This record gives sequence, C-alpha cells and structure tokens, in this order.
Amino acid sequence: RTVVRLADYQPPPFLVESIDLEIDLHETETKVRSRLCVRPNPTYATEPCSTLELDVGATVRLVPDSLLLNGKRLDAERGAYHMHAGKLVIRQLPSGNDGFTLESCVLLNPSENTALEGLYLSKGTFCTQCEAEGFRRIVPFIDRPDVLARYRTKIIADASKYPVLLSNGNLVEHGPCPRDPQRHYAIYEDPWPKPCYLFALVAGDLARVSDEFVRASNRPVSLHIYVRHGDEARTAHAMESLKKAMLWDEKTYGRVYDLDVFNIVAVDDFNMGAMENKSLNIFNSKYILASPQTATDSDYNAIEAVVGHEYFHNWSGNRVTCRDWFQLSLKEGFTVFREQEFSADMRGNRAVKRIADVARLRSTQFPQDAGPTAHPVRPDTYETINNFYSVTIYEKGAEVIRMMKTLLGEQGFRRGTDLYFARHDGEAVTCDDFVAAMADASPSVLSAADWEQFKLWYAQAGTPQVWISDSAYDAQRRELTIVARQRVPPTPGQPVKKPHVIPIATGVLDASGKEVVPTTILCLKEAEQSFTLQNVPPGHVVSYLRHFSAPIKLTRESWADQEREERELAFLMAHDTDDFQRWDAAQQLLLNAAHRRDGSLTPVAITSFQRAFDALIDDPLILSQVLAPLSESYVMDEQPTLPVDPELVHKACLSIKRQLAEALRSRLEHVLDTAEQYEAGRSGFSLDSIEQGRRALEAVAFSLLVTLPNPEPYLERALVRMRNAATMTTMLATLQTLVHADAASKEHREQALSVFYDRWQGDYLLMDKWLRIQATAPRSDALMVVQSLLHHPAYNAGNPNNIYSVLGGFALANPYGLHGGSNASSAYRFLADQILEIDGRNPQVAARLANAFTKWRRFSEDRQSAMRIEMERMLESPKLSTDVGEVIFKCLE
Ligand code: HT7
Ligand code: ZN
Repeated sequence: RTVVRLADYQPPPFLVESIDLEIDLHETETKVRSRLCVRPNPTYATEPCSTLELDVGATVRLVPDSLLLNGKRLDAERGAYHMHAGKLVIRQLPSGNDGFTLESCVLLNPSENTALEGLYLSKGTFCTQCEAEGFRRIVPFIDRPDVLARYRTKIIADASKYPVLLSNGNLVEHGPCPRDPQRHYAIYEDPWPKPCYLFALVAGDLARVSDEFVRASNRPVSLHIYVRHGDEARTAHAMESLKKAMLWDEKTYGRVYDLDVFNIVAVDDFNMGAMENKSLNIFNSKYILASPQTATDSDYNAIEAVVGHEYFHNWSGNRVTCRDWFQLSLKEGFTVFREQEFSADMRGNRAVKRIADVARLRSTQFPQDAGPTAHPVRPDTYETINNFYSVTIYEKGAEVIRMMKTLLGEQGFRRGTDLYFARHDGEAVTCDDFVAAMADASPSVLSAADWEQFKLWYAQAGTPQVWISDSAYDAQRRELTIVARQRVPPTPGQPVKKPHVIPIATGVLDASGKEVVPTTILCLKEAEQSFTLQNVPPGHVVSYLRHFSAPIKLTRESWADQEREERELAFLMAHDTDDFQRWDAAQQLLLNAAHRRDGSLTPVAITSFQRAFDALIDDPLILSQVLAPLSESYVMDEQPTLPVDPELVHKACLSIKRQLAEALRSRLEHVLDTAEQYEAGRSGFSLDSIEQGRRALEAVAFSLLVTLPNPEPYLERALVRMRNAATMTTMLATLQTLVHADAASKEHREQALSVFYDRWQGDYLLMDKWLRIQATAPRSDALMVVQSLLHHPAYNAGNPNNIYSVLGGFALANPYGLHGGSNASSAYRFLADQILEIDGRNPQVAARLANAFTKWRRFSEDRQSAMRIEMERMLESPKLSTDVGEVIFKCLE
C-alpha cells in the first residue's frame, strides 16, 4: 500500500510557465499534443534536478517518437526517457537554470473512460474532470496543484456532431479546419495561471442560454449556460443564482469576477456535484436544471447553493489555490462556508439554513469522525486523494472557518479574508497561511499561542465532547458559575489529543422566557475551565452553543435527572430567542425518546410539541423542521449503547411518529386542508420561505398521519394529492409517504409508483428520484426491491446519480433495509458484489458505496461477522482499486 504523507511535501523541482495544447477529438482515439515551457523552480531546496518526472495516467498511450526536448526528438532506446510507476521520466535535460520546451503527443480513448476522470463522453458530449488528478489522464504533466501555468488550448472536432467547443479563458480564434472542412477548431487562451486540476474542455451539440452580469466597475460579464437542446427553459434558476452569487461576492467579500465570460455546462454523467474549472464550470445536470413542474424546493435550494459554491471558488480555490491536496479544506471548507452564508442570506431565514447544515454535519460528519475513516480537516496521509473529498474536509472544514469568524467578529473576519486574498493572489498556499492572515489582520484578538492551539482543529480528528455544569448559582450576587470540561476522543492513528479552542455562544433566559444575558462567547481553551456570568436571575435557563457555534457534542451535566432535562428542553423549545436552539431542543427531546427502546415521548415533550406547533404555525419552515421525523441512521449513530438493533430503532422511530400524530392529529389535518385550499386558490409558483414552509409542513403532516392506527383515509388522500398536486415538492413528498409508510399496502405503493412513472418516465432526473425513494424505503424486503431496480429500464448502471440513488440509497440511507430483517448477510453479499462490479468501471463511485461498511462494528456479532466476510472477500479481489481498498482496509484495521 502506497501512502502519500504531508510530512514528505517538497516544492516541485520544475515549474511549467505555459502549456500549449492541441486536442483532436475522436470518440475512440483522441490525439493530444502538448508543448510545455518548463523551467527549474528557483525555490527548490536541493541541487538543480537533472531528471523531470511527468505524471501519466495508465490509459494514456504515448505516440512513439513524439517526445521532443527543445525541438529535438528524445530516444527511449538511448535512455533519454522511460516510463515507471505512472511517471514519464526524462533524463537528458539541458543543464543550467534556463528553461526548456517539452513536446509530446498521446492517444486516449474517451469512449472507454467509464471512471469519468480525465476526458470522457457523457451522452455524446466530450467533457473533462481533472480534479484531483485527472489531467494526467489527458496530458503528461506535473500534476500537482502548486504548478501553475498559462494555458492555450486548441480543440478540433467534427463540426456537425460537436458544434460547441469550449475551454478555459477567452476564445481567440475559431473556424473550419483548412484540410478537413467537416471538422472545425477553436482556440482558447486563459490569461490566469492555474493548476492543471482547473483545466476543462467541452465539445458537444448543446443549446446555449445567455445573460449578463454588470460588475461594480460597470464592466459586463457574459454568462452562458450550455445544456441539452430542449432544456433551455430549465436554466433560469441557475442563471439567477449565478448573478446573485456574483453580486453577493462583490458585496460580502469584495471579490470581483476576473474574465469577461463565465460558462457553465450541464452533463448527466458526473461523479460529484460540479467542478469549478476556471471560467468553465462543469455541472452535474441535477444542479442546473429546474422548472416549477419538475423540480422540488430542495432542488431549487441546492442549485442556488452549488452554483454559488462553484462560482465562489473563483477566488477561494482558483485565484488562491492549494499548495498540495492535504490542504484541500483551504479551498473546500472556506468555499462551503461562503456558500452556506450566501444561501442563508438568500433564504431570508438564516436559522432554517443553519438547521439544515447542522443536521447534515451531525448525520454525516459526526459518524465519519467517530469511525474507522476518521481523519483531520488537514489529513496527514492518504492513499487515494479522491477518498478525501469528504464531509470532514468540506463540512467540518466550514465549521472551522465559521469558528474563526465567531472569534474575530464580522469585521475582523472580513479584514482577514481581504488580507488573505491580497497576500496570496496567484499562489498555492496552506491552511496555515489562511490562519496567519486571520491572525495578522486582527492582532489583538487571540494570542499567537491561541492561534497555534486553534490550528488543532486542522490537525486532530474526532468530534470534541464537552460537558457543562452550571449548578453553582449565587442568588445573592446573581452570579452563575459555569464549569466546562472537554475531551477529544481517540481516532485511528491519534490515540491522545490536546484540548481545542471552542467558542461556546451562550445566552440566558429568565423564568418568563425573556433574554437576560444576550449571546456571549465563552471561549473554552483548557481541558477544564470555569466562566462566570453576571446579572443572572433566579429561575434562569441557560442556552449553550447557540447557532451551533462549534462542531462539538455537548452534554449538560446539570441535567443528570431526566425530569429537569425535559423541562428545560421544553422551555428552550418554547422561548429561546435563537430559532436554531428551539429546533435543537426539539431534536434532543426526540432523540431521548428514540433511545428509550419503546420510543416513548414524555408528557412534557408531547405538550411542548403541541405548544411549538401553535407558536410556530406562522413560520411553517421552522415548524416543519421541528416536527420532522428523526432519521433512523441518526438515531443509530447516536445510540450510546451497543449493539444497535435496526429493527428496534425502526419501531421506536415509528412509535415516535405515531405519538406525535396522535397528539397533533387535528392540527395536522388542518395543515392538509389549508395546503389544498391554498394551492387551489393560487396561481403561479413561488419559492419564498412561507410557501416552501407550507409545502414542507404538509409533507411532514402526511408522513406523521399515515402512522396512525387507521391510516387508510390519509393514504387515500396522499394518493389523490400526489395525482393533483401543483408542485413537484408535494408530488414527490406524497409519493415518498406512500412508498415508505409501514401501513401502506402493496396496492397503494404500486399505484403511486406507476402513476408517477407513467407521467415522468421521460425525465431522467425525476426517474432518479423515483428510484431513490424506492431504494430508501425502510422495509424488510428492501434487498429484493433494490435488486429488481437494477434491472429497471430507468436505471443506468454507468450513471453515478443512478448508482448513488439506488445502491447509495440502500447502503448509506436505509439502515433498516440493509441491516434489518433476517437476510442481512445476503444484503451484505449483494452490496459487496455491486461494489466490486462498479469498482471495475468507476473506482471513485465504488469507494463511496464502500463507506456503508464503516459502521460495521456498531452492529450485533452475527452481522459483524457477515460484514467482515464480505470485506475480506473484497480485499482478496485481485483487481480491487486502491480507492475501495483504502476504505475497506481502514474498516478492518
Ligand atoms: N472541487 C470539486 C471537486 C470535484 C471532484 C473531485 C474528485 C473527483 C471528481 C470531482 N468532481 C468535482 C467540487 C467542489 O467542491 O466544488
Ligand atoms: Zn468546492
């Protein structure tokens, strides 16, 4: 096993000043000629290097005799170069510090590229994915992010099949090929030096939708979105989102776009969400295409977020990039944070966005940090960098940035980002450089030692656990003493940890619910530390970790008795001035119930849900989040005692839904009535938060009511609603209710599924959702359902979205379906077989599925041994990729 280590980082011996590419596109044999202007790196520490090593992907075929050094042919026979372990090693370099040119010509077969890295075809469109190490699958190159070059790219292709030819930068020339008028060419020049992972090329028969953004300086930028013909009308929201993002980045960070054109291309086959290639973003079509008839509210929100995210990378990632891939969170954590704040500002309700982000962090990143693949925000080692595009690098990385903002304040943070961009524009830097800019821009806030300690957030894996005790109250002095203790749990390779700097945003309410101590930051640095709050009245209730000011798990020791805990949670749920806290208190009440094996809600909890319903009815989005059922995976991940019993958790979750439905029955029925009436009396479609809230609340109401003892009327009503709903949000929500409800009969399910299928079978994105709803249904026969979906005409085994929906839905989002019931070992065998099969085509996607095994030690012994057998079988497979191997190996370690 070959491991790359951060500690081994060395600057590159050579830099590439510019690269000239000529890419002659053919489906089965594309010819790529390159001319690199190389020069020794003056900051390279040791002797000038006499050999140059270029990275070359395994599927790249070097054309014999095509290597030219300063125009002279290099002869392999005479030892001028050789290939070794994915490197093209060139020996006879000119001595001295002058640069040289190196030309090469290679052949590729895009039609056979099923890994979707490098140059590949998506439904007849040529496209590229070069991050992290895909460029070497197109051109022999020094494929690392600290080598920044200027690019000139000539694309040649059949004119009728590929009328649109795109690459980074400005179009400087185009026309028919003089010797072959069937073919045409286009030449692009990108004036901004960039690492090769930001290179992109697209060629296809695509429709273009154009618009314009006028920068603060009054200079316009042409915006183009390229999609399949017929999809033009579905780009409006993406275009609006792009313009909003451009304006927001000017206003919030002073970041202005730096070219006169910005292109986005949507393709159906893409391993991730989207890619921020310089001026030519390539997107998974699900994050571009939306229309009121075909997209849900979540789709609209996700499009806004992802379009924003990729655009924001133009500064956080492209203009200032990463020195090496260990620094990935430098661009990803920061950009996720920027995207989260952008979305929060656009939504008009910041708490709603924060709730969604924290729910995601807790349900995906916390389990990763507690399992065998736990790694720091800046890992020390990796085998396959693709496995590190993780929730830890992205979401926990964003939390680390958020904590810096909390500590420095709005203005201090902005001073820090201004300094960071000014200092490092055009450079490839590290997370330390980011922190240094923050520290230098606000020298009096934290000491150098504090910043060193703060940086442990980059170095230590594991979710810190904080215990808070606040029983020491002096009524006479109205003084509250708070004692906080912290511990970072051991994680693989890191048995012992140091204390973190943890900002705990804290407020105090009096007995009537009035805020008496406004939010203040308790900055916990020691393993144990006490804080004193003044002017605290008797009967107070303290609210800790407001807006989730640090990515930690908090235990309130003064809540040792359940009665006090439930009472104060109910109080916070009713009165906290921070809506995030109200939601969080509700979550805790639900989680407490889920962990009482029978799922019983206390009378206090039931009353507080009834009160919350009445208090929040005018804010239906928050209310829908307060009432939203807990996911079974989350309940299992948070279960304090092992082993987890998926069947028991499923029953407990069902019982909680039923108790809520009983307690809120008439209110929920009213929600259904008003939703229908409202929709009938309204024309047009709006995304404002009240309307989204109505739809979300109706969805929750259906999902709760169908758990009641006599659910038929609600199931019937859901079916009618599904047929008639005016929005895709409600159509899909009711479909999901019908397919997921324990009480739904086979007829209900099949009818709902076939109504939807008949209507939308021509829409690939909707079929993907239709598949996912079935694969995630918590049923004891989920394995059979999933097996049959693999043979359904709507399922395309080469399409990552379909794989993530069906196999990912089953393996990662349906714990009862995967582990429950008597046939768990068959489910594990099936999953391992699928992972092996997909691994042969697309290791990156297969490795994501393999993460299903990371929780294996939380289950019963018989399940554990069944999973172990499958993992060992996978490791024995001679062709197993390092991507999957790395995940499974860590599970078994
Ligand atoms: N920066 C992009 C990462 C990405 C990627 C990485 C590995 C393989 C395929 C990929 N597609 C996109 C996405 C982003 O964070 O903006
Ligand atoms: Zn990103």
